[in-house]
Order: sequence, then structure tokens, then C-alpha cells
Amino acid sequence: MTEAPAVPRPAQWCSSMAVTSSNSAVGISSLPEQQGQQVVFRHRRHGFIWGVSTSSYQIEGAAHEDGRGESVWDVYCRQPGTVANGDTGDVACDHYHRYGQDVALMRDLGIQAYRFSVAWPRVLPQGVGAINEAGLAFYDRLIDSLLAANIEPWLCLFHWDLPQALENRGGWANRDSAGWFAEYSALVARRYGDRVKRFATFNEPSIFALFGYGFGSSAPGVPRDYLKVIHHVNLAHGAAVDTLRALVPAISIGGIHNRQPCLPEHDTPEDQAAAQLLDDYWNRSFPDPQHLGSYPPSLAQAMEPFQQNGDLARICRPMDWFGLNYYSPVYARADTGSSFGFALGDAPADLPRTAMGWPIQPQALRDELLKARQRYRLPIYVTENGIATDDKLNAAGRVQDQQRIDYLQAHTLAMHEAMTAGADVRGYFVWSLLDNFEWTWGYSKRFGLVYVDYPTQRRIPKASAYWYSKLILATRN
Ligand code: GCO
Repeated sequence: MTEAPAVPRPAQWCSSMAVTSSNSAVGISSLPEQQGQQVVFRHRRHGFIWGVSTSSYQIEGAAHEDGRGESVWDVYCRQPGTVANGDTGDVACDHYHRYGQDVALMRDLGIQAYRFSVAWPRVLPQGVGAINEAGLAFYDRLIDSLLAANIEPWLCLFHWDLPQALENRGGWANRDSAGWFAEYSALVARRYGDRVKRFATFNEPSIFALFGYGFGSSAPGVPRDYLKVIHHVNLAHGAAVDTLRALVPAISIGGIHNRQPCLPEHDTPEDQAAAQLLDDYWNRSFPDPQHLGSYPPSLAQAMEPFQQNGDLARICRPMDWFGLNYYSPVYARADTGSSFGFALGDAPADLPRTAMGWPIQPQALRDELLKARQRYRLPIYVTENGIATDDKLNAAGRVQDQQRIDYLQAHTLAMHEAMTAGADVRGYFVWSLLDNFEWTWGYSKRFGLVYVDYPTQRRIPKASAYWYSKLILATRN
């Protein structure tokens, strides 16, 4: 599937949708409309998609069922002190058993696309070799249910749950990992490529590489081989793109990258240099080689020992779209004690924050969309955007998450501004459908449009779910 041609000029837009405020019993707030400004979504012109995103380890559970192998996260969670409250993904949202209910929920909310990831160890318990048919059958059921509900499946190959069996062989620090990933990609492509056309290779490689291998503060959790991992993951991306394209007719492939402005904690030359370096690692070490065929100059020399002739050409393969995840800016300070020369810094105290402590700055989404468009020249999908809030069930059994509505409203508006200014944005996915396992924060942080009552696994759509539903309804094709 090739993306539609370039975006038309504003004068040619064929839809303009003024979305008005209308509150229902469940507390739907006003839709994107500010001071009489008419919100225009260009989706009608080129099929703008409104979706939601999730990932396998964060929602599936069934960690020891039907032949699933272990992932690095299963092992990491068992180490004392790694995850808040000792939480694990063993049960998570029990989506493995409740996917039918979750798909029905999305259908009822009018969600148009669902981005999920396949758990590599569920389909290949040892990472390569023997196939687990029961694991493959789960994603058959999920995909078939989505299609029956008229929801487009967006399949991401890797959202951080590397098979532990491969970690035991060096994981991403082993150059063979590109071949392992190609084998896994081929299996997924052959099995689902008749029904799935939207594929993503990696979700936020810069995050799992930096935290998992750089700082060692998330799975697999031992600081080692950070730069080597960057290069091998890039090679694996290129190998998967070639594999997928060869096996899936009419495919549309993207990579998914977190984009965050990297700002100095203090206005000093040292912190400014640290912020620039963080930007190179965080925002560029994957998209630059994947889309431009080069590492940022500050990394180029350090990457040389891991490169073989032709590697950059293997990494830089033609792509159909750029997946952009945005939450907040990130701050850096100089740290001569660290091998990176930077440490993560604090945001100014006066900024509004989410329950994660992340500063709220919607205009940075607009800027990142414009920068990504200019730099990578691809259609963009906002593949994650969302907020953790301190959600509570009220006496009426509802969740009035006004802060989430405000956040989503401000960010969709910022996206619209970027589109107006020339960014070719084709879709938007909220992170996340459900409250879920938020990595080292366990279940203590809630990002869902739908509240999950973990003891009973009851799903309760929050006010934001109805808000989003209404936005989709008002602007859909
Ligand atoms: C990430 C992932 C998601 C997170 C989400 C909120 O960025 O860490 O893509 O798995 O849960 O971003 O932190």
C-alpha cells in the first residue's frame, strides 16, 4: 500500500468541521474548538485515521500460557526492586483472554485503527527455530476480530519484549540479532500479511536502547554495549523492512520513534551541550540512519567499530511513513561522571505536569511534527500521545478524567496547527486504550481511555473515551 500523494493546499481541503461542545451524562467535554477557531481536520481529503495504541507485554498477561517463552521483561520484573510494588506483566489486563471484549469496546467507541505489538516469545519461544502455533493463533483471533469490527490492525513487531533465550545469546549486542529479527519478521509476515497491511518494525528503539542497555534501568537492566545495540537494532530494522516488503503485497511500513525536544536544565553552555548530545542519542540515533543513511556527526566516529561495509545501505531502506510518539520535552544536564556526558535533568518547577511528572507542552508536538516532516520528508502518523492522570472511580462508578481530555484536546489542536503549517500528518493514536503495565512504574500509572479495575479486570470507559469517540464521530469520513 503506498501512501496517498502529497497533501493538498489548504484551499483545496474538502472538509471543515466545526466541532461543538456538547456534554453528556458521562461528562464529555468540549471538542477541539478554541475561541471560535474552527478546527479543520484534513482527514477527509486523505483518510485521516483515529486510533489507539497498546503493546503486548503491557496488556496481554497469560505470560505462562499456551507455550509462550520468557521475555527479558518477565525476567527483569522478578528481580527485587526493579518495578514499583513488585508488579509484573504476568496478568496485566488479561487481554489474551479478554481481547474480544476489548475489540468490542473499540468498535463501540468508533476507533478506526488499533496498533498492537506481537510478543516475539509468544510465537517463537526461543526467539528463533520452533514455532508456537498456539501463540500465532492468538493473533489470528485478534486480527480477525478487529477486521470484523471494521478496525484496521496496525502490527508492531517489537515493543521491547525480546525473548530471554536471545538475550542469553547476547541479545541486541549480538550482530546475529538482525538475522533473528528477520526470521521472526518473515514468520509474522507470512502468517498475517494476508490481513494486515500496516506494519511497524520497532517501537521507540532509542528508549529501550538507552534505558535497557545505556543506563541499565529497565530490561534487560545491565549497562553494556549501548552503541553496539543501537547499530544492531538499526540493522535489524533494515532487515525486517526488506523481509516484510518481499512477503506482504501492498504493505505500508513505518518505524516508530519518540520525539522530544531536548532542553538544557540550566541556561549554561555545559547544559546546552548536554542537551544537544541527548538530542543526538534520543531523537536521531535511529531515525537518521534509517531515513537519511547516516549517524549524527557526534556519534559517527563512535559507531564505526561496529560497522561493516554496506551497513548504512542495509539500514536505510525505503519507508512509507514516519511514526512519531510525543509526550513532553525532556531536559538534560552536563554530567562529567557519566560515560555519556549527560544526565537527565529536571524540568522547570513552574510547568504543569502529568502524573508521571512530565511537563505538559502541546506546542512542542506542533514543532516536532514540523521538524520531522522537514527532516525525513515522509507522511507522519502520531503513533502515541497521551497522559497518565490520577484516575479514580467516583461514587457513580465513573471516571471523570478532565485532565486527560484537556491534554488530548490541546495536543490534537497542536497537531492541527502543524498540519496547517505544512506537516503531512495522516493519523493520530492515543496511548493507550487501557490502563496497563507502565514498565518500571508497574500499575501505579494510568494512561488508558478505559479504566481497568485490576482485581476484577472490569473495563470502565473514562470520560476521555467518550470525548475521543465524539471527536472521531464528528470528523470521520
Ligand atoms: C513508551 C512506550 C509505551 C509507554 C508510553 C507511556 O514510550 O514507553 O511506547 O510503552 O507505556 O509511552 O510511557
